[in-house]
Amino acid sequence: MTRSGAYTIAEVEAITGLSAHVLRQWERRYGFPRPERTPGGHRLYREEEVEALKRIRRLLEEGATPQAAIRRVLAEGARPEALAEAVRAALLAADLPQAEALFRRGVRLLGPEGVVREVLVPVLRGIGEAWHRGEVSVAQEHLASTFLRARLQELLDLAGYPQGTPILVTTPPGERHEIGAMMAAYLLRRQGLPALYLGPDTPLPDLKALAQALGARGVVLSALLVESLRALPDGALAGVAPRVALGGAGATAEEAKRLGALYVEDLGGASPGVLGGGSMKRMGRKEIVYLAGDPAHTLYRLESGLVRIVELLPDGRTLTLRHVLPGDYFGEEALEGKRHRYAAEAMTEAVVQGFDPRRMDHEALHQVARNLARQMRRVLAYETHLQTGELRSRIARYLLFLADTPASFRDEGGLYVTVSHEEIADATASTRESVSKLLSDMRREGLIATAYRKVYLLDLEGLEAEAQSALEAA
Ligand code: B12
Repeated sequence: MTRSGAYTIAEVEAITGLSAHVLRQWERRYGFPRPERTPGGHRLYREEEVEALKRIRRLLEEGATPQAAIRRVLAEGARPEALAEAVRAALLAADLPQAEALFRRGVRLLGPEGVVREVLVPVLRGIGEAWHRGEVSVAQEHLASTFLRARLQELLDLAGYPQGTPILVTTPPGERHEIGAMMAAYLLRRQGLPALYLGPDTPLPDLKALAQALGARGVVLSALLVESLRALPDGALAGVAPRVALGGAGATAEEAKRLGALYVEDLGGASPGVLGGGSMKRMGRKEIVYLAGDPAHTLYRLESGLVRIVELLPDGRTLTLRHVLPGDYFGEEALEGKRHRYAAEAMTEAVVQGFDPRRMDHEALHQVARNLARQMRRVLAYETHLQTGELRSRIARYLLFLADTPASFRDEGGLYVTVSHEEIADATASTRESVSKLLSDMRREGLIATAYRKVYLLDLEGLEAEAQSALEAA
């Protein structure tokens, strides 16, 4: 054994009984073992590799084929490096079912973020580097990249589609390295932000047009190639979206500044704080954002979930004045620098971003004004009707309203909304007792079904007919 704790090929031959020829052949064919090289090019095997080789030798003696024995031993290793090694070997052997089984095992063992960090990225880097060195063919690299990209896309889809003003994620023109961008999109989604991954290499005029059409709050770019950024003229990224964040190994703070973007050093930092210039808070259901009478220093924007603005009436009842949907601003008393007049409470899990209005620029304030105007239209055109007409119709309208918000879900029982009888009462200006009675009538008629804090909308047409009569009565 050498001083660094590694074994030479002759030592491995002696310990395992496997010939140097077999060891080299396996390395080429299955990507295992994968010894380090001395500056002179001699192979050095790690302790764990020698242990694995001893176990493989035993399996061969029991009648296993080399490929099966290698796979089995590599798959046994629960350590992330062993899993990454096994995925790499499976990909180089074009054994996709095995690579997929190992990847799923990785998700179970390390969780989605762990498997991306500890398996997906190292494998991709390893194979990409081998391709750059000419040790792996273009075809092998393509197969591995396509497989890994598909797994990352799968995780991205599983992270869900949070509602709200989107963040567009892509790479600069000419940049085909896309895993960093996909990871950024994935991490943003995991934080409850509506990141849309566009794929790599998006021309800037198209990116700007899409950002405008969707009212995107920001763009995140991942750059690995230094040249892809150098090729862009000064200020090229300014104005593509209200905020443009640039990161990746090819980007620097100076380059970002030159291009008119915000430099983000690490992936965890591409958060709403950076994109929105404010601070972010995750809230649980029923959590209070602020109470009436609290000093109003902060203006809020709802990133995901549903929030209601409520007034406590002198008789102790609560009245829901308006619902805040993703992308909406609230706590607008902060614009006047006063105290909050009403309370804001999360109706579902929610992500809320706070801003100091004195530090918002002209464009951001303009966006706030537009949004508040839109909310006012919605309240006048719709939400006030929740408080007029027959109570039964008001309840139907409210349930249908919630069905279009993040308070609606689907399970084996069908479409349902999460709302308590009390919240329905607050939104329809009635009492919990009256709501409970009418809900049980509606349940008997097959319009809805109820479970704890869940109302299933069984007969949408029937509910719409009920809701319509509210409008006629109003
Ligand atoms: C895989 C790979 C490829 C694959 C890409 C497959 C794909 N679909 O994405 C293929 C084989 C296609 C490829 C092609 C090329 N490649 Co290449 N490739 C790589 C390799 C091995 C890994 C890159 C990767 O995806 N890593 C995964 C990401 C997630 O890891 P990461 O880059 O370390 O990301 C970290 C940070 O950068 C950061 N980050 C990344 N994105 C973002 C975004 C934000 C917002 C933030 C905050 C942070 C952040 O966080 C990550 C985690 O820490 C690197 C070498 C390496 N070791 O990095 C070379 C490398 C990037 N490639 C390189 C080159 C030169 C090329 C080619 C020009 C080669 C050629 N002659 O054709 C082409 C260019 C293609 C093009 N036009 O873009 C060079 C770039 C040199 C440079 N600095 O300009 C590198 C560094 C290799 C080298 N040492 O020379 N490549």
